[in-house]
Amino acid sequence: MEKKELIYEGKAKKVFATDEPGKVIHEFKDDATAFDGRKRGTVAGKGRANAQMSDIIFRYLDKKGVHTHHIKLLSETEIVTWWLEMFKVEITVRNYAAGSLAKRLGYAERTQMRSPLVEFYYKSDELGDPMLSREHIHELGLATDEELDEIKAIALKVNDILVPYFAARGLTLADFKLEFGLREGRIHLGDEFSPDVCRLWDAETGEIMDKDRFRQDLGRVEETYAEVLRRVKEEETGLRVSIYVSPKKGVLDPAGQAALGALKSLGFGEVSDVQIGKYITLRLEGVEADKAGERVEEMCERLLANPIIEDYRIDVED
Ligand code: AIR
Ligand code: ASP
Repeated sequence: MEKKELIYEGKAKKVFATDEPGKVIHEFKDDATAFDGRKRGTVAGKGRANAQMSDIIFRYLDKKGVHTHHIKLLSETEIVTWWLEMFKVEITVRNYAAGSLAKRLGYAERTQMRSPLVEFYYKSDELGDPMLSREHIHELGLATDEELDEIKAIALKVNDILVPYFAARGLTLADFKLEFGLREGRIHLGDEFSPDVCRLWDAETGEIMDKDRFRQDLGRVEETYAEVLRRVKEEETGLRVSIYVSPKKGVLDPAGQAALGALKSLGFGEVSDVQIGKYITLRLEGVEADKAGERVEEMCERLLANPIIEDYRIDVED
């Protein structure tokens, strides 16, 4: 593949044409900006970390059925993607209040949202990316109502996929921003997914693990991007498996019976049918995803469950 002329230069990426129709190269830069470009700097190794993280996350989303622009990682800092005709709308999903939401609506930082909160913003540097209502988007002709519904549904699906994904890596996904575009009439997820476009907090210590370290001059910016990439990479090898074991229907479950009795005497009269099982997690290395279920089933039959009196359900996160 040949890298051709520069098509577009953004604050953190350059996009180049290629000799292959419909395909472009995104080159991730170390440049960092914040507050609509008023704060500028560079973060050594950020381009490399973001390109590699985006590659891993977009491949994961693709596998989970999200249509993305992603094709492949080309070099440490470059990704090959389909060219999309971008909507001039940015969409954010927030699980916790932070940043502009906390400021605008007076939320205490880290207040949990009742349900994932979706917002739209106008992708316009001159205007400072103002927030848009659906009516604004309609009036400005930025997307049709149907397109907007689909974009919102995909963004919420991405949230459903990535919240547990990051939780498994010791990170809380507080919020993120996505950009979408059209290819052959179909909506695809574009842009990137990296600590530049999301907020991640260490699940144990609460430490900020994203671009807020740069925005707020918290220090250890390079190390943080590298650490997030390390966690995403480390867990990429292998398959995470969850096993739920529960007593078979009709089988006497003494622990469940005891808990039921105790709950009733505590005043929880509405409870019935308590079943106490166990939840097992493990990782498999070097096993193909389509063979994993079979292997884990064997483990359950032979050791992890008692198939005569227990049922089990296996979940393989691939
Ligand atoms: N974001 C929005 N515009 C550019 C970016 N990177 C991301 C932020 C944050 C989320 O969208 O990185 O994860 C919400 O940002 P804010 O500033 O509205 O609180
Ligand atoms: N990158 C954007 C800017 O330069 C927004 C941000 O990430 O803070 O303003």
